[in-house]
Amino acid sequence: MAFIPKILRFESLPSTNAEAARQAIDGAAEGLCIVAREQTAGRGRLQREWISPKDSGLYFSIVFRPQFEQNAWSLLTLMAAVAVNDALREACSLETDIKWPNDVLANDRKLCGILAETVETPLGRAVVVGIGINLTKHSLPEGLELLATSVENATGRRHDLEPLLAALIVALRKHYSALKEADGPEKIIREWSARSSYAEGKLIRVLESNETLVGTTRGLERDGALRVETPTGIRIVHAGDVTNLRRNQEL
Ligand code: BT5
Repeated sequence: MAFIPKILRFESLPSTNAEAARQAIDGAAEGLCIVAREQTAGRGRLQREWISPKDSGLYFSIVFRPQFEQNAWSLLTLMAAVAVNDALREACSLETDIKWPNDVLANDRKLCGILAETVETPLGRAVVVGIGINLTKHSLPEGLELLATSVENATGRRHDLEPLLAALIVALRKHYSALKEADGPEKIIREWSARSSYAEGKLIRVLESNETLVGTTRGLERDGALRVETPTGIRIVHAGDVTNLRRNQEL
């Protein structure tokens, strides 16, 4: 059964993820979506920030209450990236790439970031998946013009938020339902790999918390971890920041 979406809209929030977590603790059902016109303290991974100027992007979070084994929960991030890729194609006719694990790219620049966070609630452990999509050229963070882009920059025209939001929710329902099936992890990894140039054969550098490694991508593990072939063998990366080395060499 797919979740039943319920959308709550806000003029301004510090962070839609924080609001979704608060509502999850208050008992919100799976499928609660939080949307804000702006975020004043939008967050990325590792205490980084997500720049979220007013009416310039989609700032969205959704509550999941997954019942499947917890070692598959990291696939929620990949599932969300697949859904964003579908929604941008459907609503904006925009083809995007996915960079492991959580960036959606257009022309090699970051258009969307995804942040999944677990939250302890009286109804059990929940997961909030936050999605930020740069819609207009005003969403681009200062100083990141070479690394970031927006739907407007990538397509050459403005797109409304509502059709993109609707397409995103449809895609999330579809891929979350798939993930819940017995062969869900394999399915999501297949869908992700079909949409990502980073899945196989990409020369990358990975910045892990205490180590940097360079190698060529060799697909994903069943839990979504990235396999990287290095001179000393295959390494399994569970978390880290990935840089495409070919692109950097060309710059
Ligand atoms: C992410 O983190 O990419 C996850 C971003 C998730 C944002 C959504 S918005 C709705 C929901 N509510 C929240 O509070 N968060 C979620 P990370 O991979 O750590 O990337 C963060 C980095 O991306 C920053 O350090 C900047 O370098 C860059 N960045 C910040 N704002 C950006 C933007 N609008 N567009 C592109 N890059 C940005």
